[in-house]
Amino acid sequence: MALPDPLRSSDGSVIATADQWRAERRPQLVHHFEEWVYGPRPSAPRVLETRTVLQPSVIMDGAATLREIEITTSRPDASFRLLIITPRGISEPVPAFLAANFFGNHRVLDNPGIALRQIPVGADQAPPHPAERGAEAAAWDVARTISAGYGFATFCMSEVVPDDPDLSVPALADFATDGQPTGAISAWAWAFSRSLDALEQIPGIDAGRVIAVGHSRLGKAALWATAMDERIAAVIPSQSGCGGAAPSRTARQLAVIGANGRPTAETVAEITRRFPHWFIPAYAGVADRVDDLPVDQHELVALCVPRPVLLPNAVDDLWADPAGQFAMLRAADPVYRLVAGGGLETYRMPMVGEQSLGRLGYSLRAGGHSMIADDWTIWREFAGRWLHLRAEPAPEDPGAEVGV
Ligand code: GTR
Repeated sequence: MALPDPLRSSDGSVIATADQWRAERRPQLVHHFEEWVYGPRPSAPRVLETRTVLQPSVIMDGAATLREIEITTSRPDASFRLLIITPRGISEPVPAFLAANFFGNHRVLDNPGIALRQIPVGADQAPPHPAERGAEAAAWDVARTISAGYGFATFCMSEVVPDDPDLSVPALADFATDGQPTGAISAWAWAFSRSLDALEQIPGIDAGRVIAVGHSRLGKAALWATAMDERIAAVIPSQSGCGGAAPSRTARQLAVIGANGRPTAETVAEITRRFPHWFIPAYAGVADRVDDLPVDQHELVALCVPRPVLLPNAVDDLWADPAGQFAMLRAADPVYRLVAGGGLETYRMPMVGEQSLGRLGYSLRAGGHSMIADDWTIWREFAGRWLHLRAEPAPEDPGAEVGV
């Protein structure tokens, strides 16, 4: 059975115009993802207050301003902190990366002003230790992002909903919409949107040019957030794998759509067994018959149109299905061509060390499943090409030159 056709409506008719995509097909696909994979986009909890908990202070030898704000919600346990760093000395509002992190804002940057927060990631979690400050700073590469002229903001996913099936299930009850439960990925995606609400109020940031970033499970959340929230200007879901930018119909399906290789990729059965709280039960329910799913993940990419999407991959990370992810871009490409005038710049999957930074972009580096500073070099290049220069029109895919 082939992948679902993103340009065929549920009634079988062909979607032939950008208007039809928007009015007819987009809502159908959003509904399918809500019903079968992630659960509804949360309308609760409500944001009660956004207040500054770390007053703006100058860091990086005068190059940047650091602040932290707390977003307080009607579910106290889902109140979270957003760390915001903006470059100084730039007169125009700057584009910004908005990233979710796993283990706390204090690990992203070494600064004593950033509170050490207890992150609920399981029963035996030790209290955070000052030595953890900046523990991941090298991989986040924030100083180079700032000196390239971008803002940077980050929040910790577990402050929103703990990444633990036992802890998250009660927490997720408060994210139900009209009695309909949702999954943790939807809750984390909700936090991207609430963070963007907050960034709209931050001087010096151009909230119309915010790029959502997340690695792995947080890449899944960044992609779902971007699909739903059309204010997000671009998305970089890093090695997002199953339930992200990799197909639910794994290798068997890839043969049909022509990608090479047969990676040992994570399946819907595996992911829903180990991480049931990320999704709604319907996704686990089709694990053994994924062909019955009315959607696949190329349609999640397609929901981001016309926004630029970059899928970073690593050659040894077969679990995240690098070939399958490229296949998803190929299958989303017709939507990008119809609605945005172009998507992929090549139909040949990049080789190790290569990247293709079209509106639908893809990179494949050496190594395995992680986020490293070198990733950010490519991500800034992608952002620079598509979002950095307000005055310059974004380069369009000429359309003609896509070689197979
Ligand atoms: C893995 C999971 C992947 C990916 C990864 C991560 O164990 O199977 O889907 O989400 O965790 O988030 O690091």
